[in-house]
Amino acid sequence: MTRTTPLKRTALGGFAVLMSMLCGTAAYAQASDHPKTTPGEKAYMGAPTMGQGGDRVITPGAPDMSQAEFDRARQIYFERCAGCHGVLRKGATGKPLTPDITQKRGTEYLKVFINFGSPAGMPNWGTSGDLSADDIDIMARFLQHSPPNPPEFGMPEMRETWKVLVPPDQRPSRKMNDFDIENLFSLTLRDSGEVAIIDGNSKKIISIIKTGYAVHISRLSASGRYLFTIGRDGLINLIDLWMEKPATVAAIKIGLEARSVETSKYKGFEDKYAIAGSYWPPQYVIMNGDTLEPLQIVSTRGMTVDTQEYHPEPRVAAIVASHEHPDFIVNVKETGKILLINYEDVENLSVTTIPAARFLHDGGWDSTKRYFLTAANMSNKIAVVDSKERKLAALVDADKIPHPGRGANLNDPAHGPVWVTSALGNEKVTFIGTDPEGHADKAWKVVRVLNGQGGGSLFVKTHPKSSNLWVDTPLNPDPKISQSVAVFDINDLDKGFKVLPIAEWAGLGEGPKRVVQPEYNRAGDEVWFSVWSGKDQQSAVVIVDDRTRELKAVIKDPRLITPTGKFNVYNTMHDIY
Ligand code: DHE
Repeated sequence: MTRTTPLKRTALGGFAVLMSMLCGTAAYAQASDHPKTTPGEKAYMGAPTMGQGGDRVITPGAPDMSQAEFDRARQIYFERCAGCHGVLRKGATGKPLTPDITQKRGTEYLKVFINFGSPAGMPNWGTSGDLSADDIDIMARFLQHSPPNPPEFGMPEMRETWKVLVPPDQRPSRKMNDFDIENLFSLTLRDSGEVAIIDGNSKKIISIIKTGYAVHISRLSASGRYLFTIGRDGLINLIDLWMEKPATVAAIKIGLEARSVETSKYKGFEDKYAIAGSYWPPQYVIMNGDTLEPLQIVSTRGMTVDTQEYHPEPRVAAIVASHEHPDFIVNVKETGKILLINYEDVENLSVTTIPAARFLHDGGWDSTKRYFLTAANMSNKIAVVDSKERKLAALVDADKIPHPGRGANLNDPAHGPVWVTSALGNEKVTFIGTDPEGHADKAWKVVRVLNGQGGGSLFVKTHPKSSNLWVDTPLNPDPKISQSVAVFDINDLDKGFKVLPIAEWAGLGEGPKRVVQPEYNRAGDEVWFSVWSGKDQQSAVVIVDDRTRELKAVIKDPRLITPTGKFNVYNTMHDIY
């Protein structure tokens, strides 16, 4: 947390009154300490987004700006602010910032607000040193103008970017390499805009493939042959793992900013379709599974689940493919609705809309793959969708900002089958009962809460063959915590956790060395961790023997730039987590 000097604290005295008006909170004594915003949350929410352009709008009543100032402000807004306030500034996890509101506040007020942040969650961009006084002045004026409207991205734009590099009939008709495909890993090299395909057996890098910027996730086709990656910039790569050296065979840009991609898994539709969701424009697109040809684009703009107000920018968050019906299950963040999109007849899509809660983010299956559990992270809830009955099974309360990734499934010795999530906002590791048949009294209830190392956790992981539950904490402000991982013994959960110094084991030089996203190998006897350092620093992947919890291998290579998510082919294909 940033501490302010006595001078700044004095300036805040008057500011506190204004803050309480805007934030609806009287308790603003320690404004600069942001008691409700952990550094972990700030690091996560402040992750840069891509600049989306859009024409300048000069708005009556707003202060003057030069074109250069406007361009700078637009860039800063997309990098720092759009993630929370939305591209159109209608508000998401952050407050709305439209000119009718901001002009009433005025430049000086906004400057103080941006500088010091707010207890409701606005980071202190000035006092933290992230933005200069000049930048803050520019931003305060920019926010009083109408937001530039980024361009839409429909069929003509998508088709223009669509490339089939190797048509399906020119691809191999059988596997042309000797790799054990099921034990390959696709590792995101975030800042170099690449993925590394790593052989899980030899731990050797097979191929580095150019992709979109900061690939968010990799997913596998139902057969396991095709690997799909999606960049933040909306670029999808379709990679054929049957080629002598896996390579991109088709690519398409589906929007200006995106996070999710998935493929059809229902019997009879294996490898047939793919779907991707975008943050901007707010929409999803269904594509051919082996060429990425865009077939149907559907907007997600609409009414919010609770107040039933129109939202112009409901972003698409996690997507999973149903095993019960030919459905894609799509989280729409700002409206708080979960869509079940039936792809049996792509020309005439039928959509079941399930009301859940705002703001839907990530999630995964229970062990039977019938129930999809997903975080509505600003409502502090986990929504449970029954994919068979196509309805909401429950909304479960979870403490401050649950962040499961896809979660972890295990058999709790006292409570039976459970699904586990950790949290960004606190150290709690929450277990939710998932067995309405065998443990009806525990189903969709929080049955156990463990204390992990601290807040700033993003991902948990286990494997059906393992008795370990791993909990990362990459966004915790304490380097000791962010550079290590906690592991619980599933057979003795009350014993507490053991800490493994993963970053230290990597033997790297200077750098943040955040330990992020545990992932198992095919056999379930190794667990892989990314040690994520700066772009110009050395990073690594550390592999731990799951049984002994001892170091097994370290993959270091100058090409491993900023490794983050990694996806084992077999486990991703079969939703094993
Ligand atoms: Fe993620 C999953 C969105 C920041 C690494 N992240 C997801 C998913 C969504 C999402 C919607 C689920 C996709 C799915 O399953 O279909 N992530 C966002 C954001 O909006 C956010 C908060 C801010 C942003 O600007 O992107 C964000 N995410 C991050 C990071 O800072 C991380 C650590 C590094 C990065 O690449 O930016 C990060 N997110 C990941 C990873 C997954 C993920 C590794 C998949 C985990 C898994 O095991 O499934």
